[in-house]
Parts: sequence; C-alpha cells; structure tokens
Amino acid sequence: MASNRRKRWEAALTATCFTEQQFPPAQGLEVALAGRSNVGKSTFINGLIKKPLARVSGTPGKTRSVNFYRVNLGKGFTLVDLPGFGFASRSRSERTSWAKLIEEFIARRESLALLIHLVDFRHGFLENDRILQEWATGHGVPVQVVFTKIDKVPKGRWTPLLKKYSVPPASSVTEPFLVSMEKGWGVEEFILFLESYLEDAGSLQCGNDRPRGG
Ligand SMILES: Nc1nc2c(ncn2[C@@H]2O[C@H](COP(=O)(O)OP(=O)(O)O)[C@@H](O)[C@H]2O)c(=O)[nH]1
Ligand SMILES: [Mg+2]
Repeated sequence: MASNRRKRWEAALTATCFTEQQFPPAQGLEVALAGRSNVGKSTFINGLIKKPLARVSGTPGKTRSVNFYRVNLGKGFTLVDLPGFGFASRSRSERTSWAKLIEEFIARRESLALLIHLVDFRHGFLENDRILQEWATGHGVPVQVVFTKIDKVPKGRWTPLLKKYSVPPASSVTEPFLVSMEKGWGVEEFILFLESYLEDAGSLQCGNDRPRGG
C-alpha cells in the first residue's frame, strides 16, 4: 500500500515485438504508452523508470516495435511502448501496419489497464490522436492524457491552451498531466498517479475481475 509509494522502480526490457504473434503472454497489469512520433515517449519512459532503457531518437519515426518493460513495484506491472504514429514520410503500407499493431493491441490485450496518451502541448490533438482516442474508448480502455514539452510553451499560455484542448472527444481518467522532461516538471506527480491507479486496478483484479470494462 502506501509503503510502496516513492520506491524507485526496478525496470528491465523484456520483449521487443514487430508482430502481434510475438507479444509475450500477459503477466499482471499492463500500461501502454502511445503518441505521435517525436512527442517524447521514449524520454518519458526513461524518466519514469529513471534509467535510459528506451532509445531517444533525433530521427522521428524510428521505433517501429512494441517494447515491453517489466517494472517491479508491488505485484509488478508492465509498461508497453507502442510505436510512434503519424510519421508522414513512411510508406503507406508501413503506416497501415503500425496502425494495425496498435489497434490490435488496444482491442485484444486483456491485461491492458490504462493507455497513456502523450500529446505535444504545442500542437494539441491532431487527426491521429483523435483516432487513437476513438480506438481506446471504443474498446473500453481508460485513457490518461499527458501533455509533453511544456517547457516550449510560455507559462502564460498554459491555462488557455489546456482549456482549448479540453473539448470532446478528448477523454482522460483524470485531468491531463503537464510534463517537461527537459526541466523535470510533472514526472513525480505522474508517478504518484500511476502507482495509485495500479493499486486500485490491482485490487479489482484480485476478485478475478478484468482491470477494465468492455
Ligand atoms: N524541450 C523538450 N524536449 C523534449 C522533451 N521530451 C523529449 N524531448 C526531445 O524530443 C525529441 C524526441 O524525443 P523521443 O523521446 O525520442 O520521442 P519519441 O519519438 O516520442 O519516443 C528528443 O530530441 C528529446 O530530447 C521535453 O519535455 N522538452
Ligand atoms: Mg521513441
């Protein structure tokens, strides 16, 4: 319970998959991260696990695999790094295959307790972000929005921008988080949120209930 909080997460990469067939058997709860290429997903994962396990790239669209990071915290859970989407210069067939991989994961992964949707605070929700939100809500997967790179936006713009982005169909289990990995803002708050979310989802799981509804 509370004693687990603030403990450093021990994490290790356990699988790198390019097809659904390669996905490892689900073990406990899973939390997936998704967002457009270059949104800062790898940097955010490294910030959560406090280790540079995920590759941060200067070249957008590099990560095409689904990476599974096992985190030892309480009963343990898995962070799942979904491929970045929306990288226009990739071929159409490649874009279709990432879309399929992400949608299949969201639709079929029974252990998926939460989808963390990373959105660049400068740009807000773009077309692919809306599609991702539709998949998640359509399959009953809870979504938490995290706005990244807030250091690139003057503080005076934060409240008006948040208001502008808070329109349907954007959904989020709690208020969106504002983070900057450059400045280290918002990460600890997010970790506290995730730990408490997983604690609730885990106690649901004990009763043999699925972590999510349908
Ligand atoms: N200014 C700023 N840059 C960031 C932040 N997070 C990530 N970046 C940079 O954005 C680029 C893409 O980051 P990466 O984590 O590889 O994005 P991914 O493609 O979503 O995994 C890198 O140059 C990062 O250093 C942030 O909060 N603020
Ligand atoms: Mg990445």
